[in-house]
Amino acid sequence: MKCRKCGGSAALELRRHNAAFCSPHFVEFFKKQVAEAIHKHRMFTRDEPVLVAVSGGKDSLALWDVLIEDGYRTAGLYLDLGIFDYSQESRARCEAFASARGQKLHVERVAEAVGAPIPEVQKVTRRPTCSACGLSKRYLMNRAALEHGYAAVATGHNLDDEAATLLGSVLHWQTEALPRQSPALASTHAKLARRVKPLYRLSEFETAAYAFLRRIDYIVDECPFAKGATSLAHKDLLNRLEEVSPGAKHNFLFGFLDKARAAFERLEDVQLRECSACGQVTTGEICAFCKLADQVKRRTGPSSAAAGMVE
Ligand code: Q46
Ligand code: ZN
Ligand code: ZN
Repeated sequence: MKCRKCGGSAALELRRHNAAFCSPHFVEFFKKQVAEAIHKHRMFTRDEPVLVAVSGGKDSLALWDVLIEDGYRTAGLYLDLGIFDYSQESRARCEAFASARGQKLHVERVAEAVGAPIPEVQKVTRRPTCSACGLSKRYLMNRAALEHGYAAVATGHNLDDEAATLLGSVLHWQTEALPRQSPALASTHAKLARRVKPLYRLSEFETAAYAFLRRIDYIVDECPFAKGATSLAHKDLLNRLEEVSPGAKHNFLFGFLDKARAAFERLEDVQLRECSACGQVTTGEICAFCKLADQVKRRTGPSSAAAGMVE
């Protein structure tokens, strides 16, 4: 196999692109895909500070690395979910990454904001762990961006993540979720930061290869709550499809974005207002995060026994 660019011996084959690259040209290809995503969806400019949500995994650290290399103004945000050793190890990776590159890393403890670490939240609310976690992460990312003055929050979602989410939404025809599935969600309120996914054109295999070639020290273990998640089953299914039909994942996601997404955009505008408890944006009187935090605090606080822990 020969590198498409220089004809030298190739280190990686990308079947869906019908191409192979040597290591330096693969890194160049990777950076180009990120640059194209940023440009095409006007994710941010070089003057706008970007908050990169990092988990310590390969995708988010690869993303931060590319943006730093490309001269963007970035800082990291690590949300400490309080998930046993996994959180401690992933935080250490993020801190080491940031300090080796002289970058600012904001750290927020979810337990402080919600009232308990994520595993505890599930126990006291009986809400699925990933649903409480996802809600908390989205809320805290936006809050951190507003508090520290970042125009956009960038996450490390890759092509596999996005295709699996799309499959999940389509299998249940979640028509509310479909218009929100986008590489870039514009700010629709002064208190909402832009949300962008500059890796959406790159597969999980490609981000792993980039992280390896760039010698990024990332946490290989997944969050313990990811095991058995339906999103993993969807990824598996798509991988099997990809094996027999290279490009299937890409065509599924890009076909949706180019041809179908607009059809699901809601006609009526959702009325956004500010949560009467915290001031962040919501559609109701109190935002979902404040409701969750209130539930947790009532059930874990000193008076919870007296209240009989009744909902
Ligand atoms: S949602 Fe669920 Fe993730 Fe939160 S509890 Fe872990 S697996 S970290 S992407
Ligand atoms: Zn080459
Ligand atoms: Zn609120």
